Amino acid sequence: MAGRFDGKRGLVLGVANKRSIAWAIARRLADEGAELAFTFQGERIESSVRELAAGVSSPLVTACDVRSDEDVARVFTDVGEAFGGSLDLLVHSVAFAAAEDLEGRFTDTPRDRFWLALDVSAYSLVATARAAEPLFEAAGGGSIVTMTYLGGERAVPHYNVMGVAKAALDSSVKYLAWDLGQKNVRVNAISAGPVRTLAARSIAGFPTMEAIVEERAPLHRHIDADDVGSAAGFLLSDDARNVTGTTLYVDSGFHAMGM
Ligand code: NAD
Ligand code: 0WE
Repeated sequence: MAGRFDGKRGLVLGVANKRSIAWAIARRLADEGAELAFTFQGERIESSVRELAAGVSSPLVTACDVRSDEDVARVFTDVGEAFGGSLDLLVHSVAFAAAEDLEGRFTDTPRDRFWLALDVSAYSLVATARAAEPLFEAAGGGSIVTMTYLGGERAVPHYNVMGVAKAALDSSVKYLAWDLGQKNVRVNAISAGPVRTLAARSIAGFPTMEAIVEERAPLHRHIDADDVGSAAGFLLSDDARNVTGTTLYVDSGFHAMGM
């Protein structure tokens, strides 16, 4: 069957397990014909990522800690080799803040953990976009999608330093869109409502957040990772060829409300 991503090659960062938003995006791209490479962080999740990747016949699964310039450089060398020197799609679905900084007061965030959150969650988009640039150029263009959250624009209790990191990420999307537009590369973000993933499950008060969405969002329901997969499919496809530097909200309309 003819798919929107037939003949397209993509790299997906941020699969940890089958609940990961990155995995829902990957499945959507693979279902519609894309060939995908994956990175994972840490030996603990290596086997689960390899198993998932095998299910979509991935030619490359490799470790990448986005804090490491060496890891990022190696990954894009390997991707170039696996994909004959070109790349069409980049999915960035990575974030981290120390658990103790996602509770208590933002005011108490120490310097080292502030930079940790910004390094992993925001700078990593800049580093990977730059490393991908020559591969995109060889393909005649490309499309990048990253994951953000409303807590980067408004104060969401306990999101704290992750909110500051998402603000930096959101701004980076716009500056990257300007720079890479010259190379026919588009850069967009998806702002998702709360989804029960590994990163979200450990957060105290997640059920409360879901209850608030049900009560206040125009659609009065939660979103799931497949909803994000659909939105990413649009942004990464040629249907969105003139869409760049923007944020698509997949949050049942929650962001539109003032009360
Ligand atoms: P997840 O735990 O499945 O994914 C987070 C990923 O980040 C994991 O694969 C983890 O290995 C990776 N990661 C963390 N530190 C890393 C590092 N140093 N190097 C490389 N990778 C690293 O959780 P998720 O909810 O799917 O999160 C994916 C993205 O979606 C994140 O950017 C998150 O902020 C965003 N997001 C999540 C929600 C939600 O409610 N789950 C809502 C909006 C946005
Ligand atoms: O971006 C996120 C979560 C990202 C995240 C999650 C964790 C948990 C485990 C980053 N770092 C860590 N570090 C850990 O040790 N979301 C949008 C989901 C989320 O997290 C919240 C939220 C929402 C929504 C934290 C507090 C309040 C709301």
